[in-house]
This record gives sequence, structure tokens and C-alpha cells, in this order.
Amino acid sequence: MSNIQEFSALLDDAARNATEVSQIDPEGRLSLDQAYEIQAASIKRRVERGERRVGVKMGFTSRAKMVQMGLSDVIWGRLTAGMQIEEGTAIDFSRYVHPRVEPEIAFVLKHSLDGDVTGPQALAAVEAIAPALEIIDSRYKDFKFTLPEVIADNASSSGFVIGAWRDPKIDFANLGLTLNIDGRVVQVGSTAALLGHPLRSLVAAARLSAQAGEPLQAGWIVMAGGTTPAEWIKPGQFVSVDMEQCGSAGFHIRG
Ligand code: OOG
Ligand code: MG
Repeated sequence: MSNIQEFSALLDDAARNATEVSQIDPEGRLSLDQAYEIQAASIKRRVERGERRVGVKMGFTSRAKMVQMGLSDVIWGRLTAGMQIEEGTAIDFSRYVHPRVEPEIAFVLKHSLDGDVTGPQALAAVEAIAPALEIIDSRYKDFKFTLPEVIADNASSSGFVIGAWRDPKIDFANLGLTLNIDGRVVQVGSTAALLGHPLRSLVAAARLSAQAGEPLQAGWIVMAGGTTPAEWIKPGQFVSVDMEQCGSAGFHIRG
């Protein structure tokens, strides 16, 4: 269907040029499968420009995020190396449309995970865990979208920052965390917000990626989802996450 190519080009260009677009499916004609086809086609364009695929991000895995965005299905998106921001460095505000940030936990895998796996099997594939921040920057005007629209837009993914990797032997089921802007706590949460246990987000990532024919690979990063509502960010700020037993991760915003 040529709409797939057309919409993927529109969203990829919007992400590249930091411009916003109108909703692509206001009448609700797109199926979820078509939305994921648009996402795959837009990531293919990035890969063809030389960006390496580095993992997966999960979305709407916490109640806080479902309530904030008014959508309740777990979704996923594709991460590329071009989205990773070195911890402690500065981003350019002009490269974003209307960015928000949310505190997450990240996994890096030592083994592939293919299809239906149990929690213990998923844990056995984890090389390390880390506190992380996701910058979400919907390409849609006013951050307003339907479920197929946000899926087509790679689940709003724009950037991610990962702190120092820690041994996954830490019990990370319920680690307290804060999101801080200029050292002030703006959100308080816990890793338990992610489907009751963050490993459930990894299990879902394994299932959904395998269903799409792209099983999770050794070395890939999985961002497990926002644990609190997202916060708007502005030029001049320093944004960080502090996670119990795991330290912190942060970045500056130049503007
Ligand atoms: C969609 C992305 C959701 C998460 O962690 O739940 C997401 C959005 O909120 O724009 O990244
Ligand atoms: Mg997120």
C-alpha cells in the first residue's frame, strides 16, 4: 500500500527536521498492523542512512503513562544508535519539536530472546540494568494522537540516555526513583510501576519483537517504559534520574 511509504516518509522527515505534522489518521482507518508497517518502513529509512539498530523501547507499560496519554495498550518501537545520547552531555533543543522526558529502567541483553519466554528466562538473558531517561518527542501537533498514529511514529521515540550498567542480581522489582530537573524532584516513582515488575516489560518486548520477525538480539538495549508521567523540558535545564541502588543518569539541554 503506497500510504505506508508516504506516511513513513512524512514521519521520518518530520523527525529528521524537527517539524510537526498533522495527525495522519484522524478518521481511524489504520489498523495496528498497518501502523507497525509504517514504523518499520520509517526505521528502514534511518538504517539506509547508516543508523544501526540497537534495540527496542516499550510504551504504556505503566498506569501513569496510560493515564497521561489516554491510551492503554502496550506498544513498542525500534531504537537506533542515532537516538542514543551520551550520559552527562548536552542535547540541542532545536533538534526537537516539543520534547518531554521520562524516567525508565534499561536492560542490555547477553543472549537473544525469541518469542514466548518466562520471567526467569528473560532474566537469564539480561547482562545488566541501568537507570535511563527517554526523550519522547511526538511528531504530531500538540502531542495528540491515536494508538495507530503513535505506533506509526515509532512510539514518539526521539532520544535515550543510559547510566552506568549494574549487575542484574540486584533485586530490581521495586526500586524507588526520582526524575529531577535542575536538581529539583519533579516526579517520584518505582520500577514496580512497569506492569508490576519491569521483567514483564522485557517479556512483552521479546514476544512483540519476535511476532514482528525481529527477535531481541544479544547486545540489544530494551527501554522498559516510563515509570511516571513525562515532563516537558526546556533549554538551559539539567535533567536526571536517580534510581535506588543504581545511581543516576542525566543530560543538559542547550538552547
Ligand atoms: C508515547 C510513548 C510512550 C512510554 O514509556 O510509555 C512511552 C508517548 O507518550 O508519547 O515511551
Ligand atoms: Mg518511554
